[in-house]
Amino acid sequence: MDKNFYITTPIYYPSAKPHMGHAYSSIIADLFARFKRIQGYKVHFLTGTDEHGQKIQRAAEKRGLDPLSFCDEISKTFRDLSTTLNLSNNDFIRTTEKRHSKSVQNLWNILEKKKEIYLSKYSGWYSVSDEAFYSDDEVEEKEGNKIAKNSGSLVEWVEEESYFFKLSQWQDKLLKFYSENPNFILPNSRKNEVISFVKNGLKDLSVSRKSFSWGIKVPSNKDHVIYVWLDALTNYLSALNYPDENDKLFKNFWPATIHLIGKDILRFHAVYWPAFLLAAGIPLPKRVYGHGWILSGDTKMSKSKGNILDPIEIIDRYGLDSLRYYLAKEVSFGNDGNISQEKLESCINSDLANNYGNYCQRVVSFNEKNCNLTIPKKDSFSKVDIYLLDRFKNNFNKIIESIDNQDLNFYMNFIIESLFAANKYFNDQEPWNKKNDVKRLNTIMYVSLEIIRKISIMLYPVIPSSSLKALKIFGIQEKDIKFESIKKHNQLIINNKINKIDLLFKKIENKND
Ligand code: ME8
Repeated sequence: MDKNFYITTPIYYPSAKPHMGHAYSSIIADLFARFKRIQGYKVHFLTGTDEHGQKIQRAAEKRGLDPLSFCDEISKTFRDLSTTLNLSNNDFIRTTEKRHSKSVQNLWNILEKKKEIYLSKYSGWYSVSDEAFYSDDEVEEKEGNKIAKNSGSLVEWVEEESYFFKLSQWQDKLLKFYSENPNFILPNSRKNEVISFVKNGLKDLSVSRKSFSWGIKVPSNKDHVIYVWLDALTNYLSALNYPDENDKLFKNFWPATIHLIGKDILRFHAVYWPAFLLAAGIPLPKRVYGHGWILSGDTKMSKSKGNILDPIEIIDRYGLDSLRYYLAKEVSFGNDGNISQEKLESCINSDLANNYGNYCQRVVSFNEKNCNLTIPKKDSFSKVDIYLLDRFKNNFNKIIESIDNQDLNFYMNFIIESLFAANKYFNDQEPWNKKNDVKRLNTIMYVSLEIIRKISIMLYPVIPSSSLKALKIFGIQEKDIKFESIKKHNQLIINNKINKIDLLFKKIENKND
């Protein structure tokens, strides 16, 4: 079995500081990366910043900075955010790095050599905000402005000499690829949109710009810079040291297992990117997953709309793991999701403070009073014990499948149901009434501790530092976590000492109290 896993986030435009939407994609990618690591996979997890193009050039001009100094400053805020979000990324790529321009120019040369690129003239609409070309029927007039129908971004008329990629020739091959690889584009609803877009006919794509200079030069014609999307998409290869196809990173991790992106950039990843790769003779990634948008009210949270919830402020106030958990649970993965501070607070109280934190505290303090902070000697398990313990074993393959299919809702619901079941078990078994039946009391304690271990392992990809705090009860460190071990019920060593647990989540008091 292929035990390598390569996951990427979009590389973000450092045109303004990161916001909740960026944090969302990165946190979810981190969740999948961490899960695959504890499942025993070799994981490569990539994120970074997309620094060329007119959008960045204009943003830099507005600040009175040269584009590179501007990018240095803002790219750093994205890199810092990766640390703040506790991302386990193996690399952070900037498209202004040498390794990247080398890789892009190499890809360009291949496409040119294969006669996939020709020089002509572009006249049509361009949105600097989307860095995208639009045809007449994709543009409408609103309040005297021309805007792109799908994104609402302003478009401007562009007429200039441009190189074109022969995208029109790839229509049938792309359709064939989608039908032979039905899980290449997920979720399914989005796949259908892409397929109908391709079926409608593909026009050759302008892949260079002449009217500004902030980009990677076309190797054979320095008057042109390479279209920022051809540049940006190639980051997924440059980070593996492409064009050196014998490099270990490239050999281990290409083709990518999954490009995790927002639905706004699906066309670039599911149409243009595979067409470039097919044309260059490079294997295609296995999956492109376009998740939904984080909404603010009814509209997309975005820099240009100015309706952003600052992830840093939320983290300062509620803690990182609260945000990670909330985003993973609240937004039905694949769909758009509305988030709010009120709902975040109630989620912290109900799921994290009450359901998980309180359960861990209760079990450990009961152990302290009755078992002297020791793993007690268990007697044989009763039916209720086995029933609770076995839900992990019985659902083991389903849990893995849910992650492999990006069915995050199943994964999160499974955790929540397990927490309810654990709390119910502890309440129903009333170990405090079993002081005359030490064997049973000890067995209940053993089961309850085992459940903390299993649930904390499942929570590790979602809330890594809180899960590690809980696993410290048993002296389990990050490197020791094995997902496989949730199947077993005998992982706690009898008579071993356990550690007290630090407060996991503080309940949010109602402001009006
Ligand atoms: O598009 N909800 O960069 P970008 C959910 N540089 N996710 C959101 C979001 C929201 N409201 N807003 C942004 C670019 N995102 C290109 C990508 S990749 C080769 C080049 C996330 O800074 C989501 O993943 O505009 C979206 O696709 C991405 O940020 C766009 O980031």
